[in-house]
Amino acid sequence: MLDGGTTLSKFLIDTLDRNPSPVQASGLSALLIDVAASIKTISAQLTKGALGGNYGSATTINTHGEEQKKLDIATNDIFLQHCEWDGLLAGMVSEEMEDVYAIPPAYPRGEYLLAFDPLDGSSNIDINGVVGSIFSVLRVPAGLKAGAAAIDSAFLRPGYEQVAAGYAVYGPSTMLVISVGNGTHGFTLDREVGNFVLTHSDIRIPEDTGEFAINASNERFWEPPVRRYVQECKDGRSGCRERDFNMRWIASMVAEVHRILMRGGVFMYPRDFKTPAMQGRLRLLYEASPMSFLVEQAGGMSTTGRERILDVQPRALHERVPVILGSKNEVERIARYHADYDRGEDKPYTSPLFNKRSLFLPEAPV
Ligand code: AFP
Repeated sequence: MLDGGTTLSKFLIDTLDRNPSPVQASGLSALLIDVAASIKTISAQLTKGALGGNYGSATTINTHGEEQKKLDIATNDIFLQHCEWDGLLAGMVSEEMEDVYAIPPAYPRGEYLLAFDPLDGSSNIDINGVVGSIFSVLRVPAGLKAGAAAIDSAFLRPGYEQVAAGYAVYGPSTMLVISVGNGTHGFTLDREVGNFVLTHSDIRIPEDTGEFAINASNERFWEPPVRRYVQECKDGRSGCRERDFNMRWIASMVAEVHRILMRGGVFMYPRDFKTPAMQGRLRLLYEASPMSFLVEQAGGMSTTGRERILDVQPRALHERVPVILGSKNEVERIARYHADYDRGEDKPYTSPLFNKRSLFLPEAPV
């Protein structure tokens, strides 16, 4: 053990370089150290807050038609600059760029692909709330010639093929949580020394929970199985679950997933009918897929409601999916409610206002 604990570099060398797995090419640990360098730089920028000169909206919109913050653009550039030069990547995809980012000709191309969301939950920036970065690493597909530039199809692969995934959460402390397929591990940034130090080894998500997270303002657009689940939670001790539940919503997937990894819970951004053309709100390649990898590696479960997220075959770089993830027993229950509903065995949800105990019905005979 090094003085000051196990650093990220030591962990990666021990885990990857001394025990290479057959699915991994050399250089994965070096790539992850470059990603960690991006995260340290972003953390330093964010800590400056309004004094950093990067607050507020840019005058641009991103590929999803959403207004970009200046920090969305700045953090995207930080990832590109730290990761483009090392000769380990064949291309990058980001929430902030419409197309695959080609590695500049000045640098060699390598055997990995990086997809990332540089600043998740950026609407929290203006209120000094928690934000994060999310990333996913794939190996280039067998068909891509060594040294060739990656094209869209190289990235369109199911999440179970990821060789590494992780996120950074920029809260009171900055943490990096990663998995290279042997559990999920958390590192805390020691700001004075500049190292990520292993503080949360082999994180396990409790199988049961009394906490759920969903944007309840969308309730009228949810599908019946989600309404059923949330209503049962809200009914608490007096309902069929016979226990009280608590609700949280931070509007940053990173912050929600981090809470779930630390103490359990369920996070849902389910399919809804708010924008019928959209399958869900969250992006598969750089939000849902890496988070599902981390959650499964920590013993949790992640589904669209109807399919394991890591099995979803992406069809487009910025595809969206419904996401329900967290404590296994609760996520299994929600998936079961979807299956019941799809089989027609579950009655569509009706408001309790129109049930037996309705305010609008005459008193039921005793
Ligand atoms: P941004 O990165 O554009 O701020 O979006 C964050 C996010 O994709 C995800 O992290 C949150 O869970 C979700 O959106 C919050 O969405 P609501 O606006 O519905 O709260």
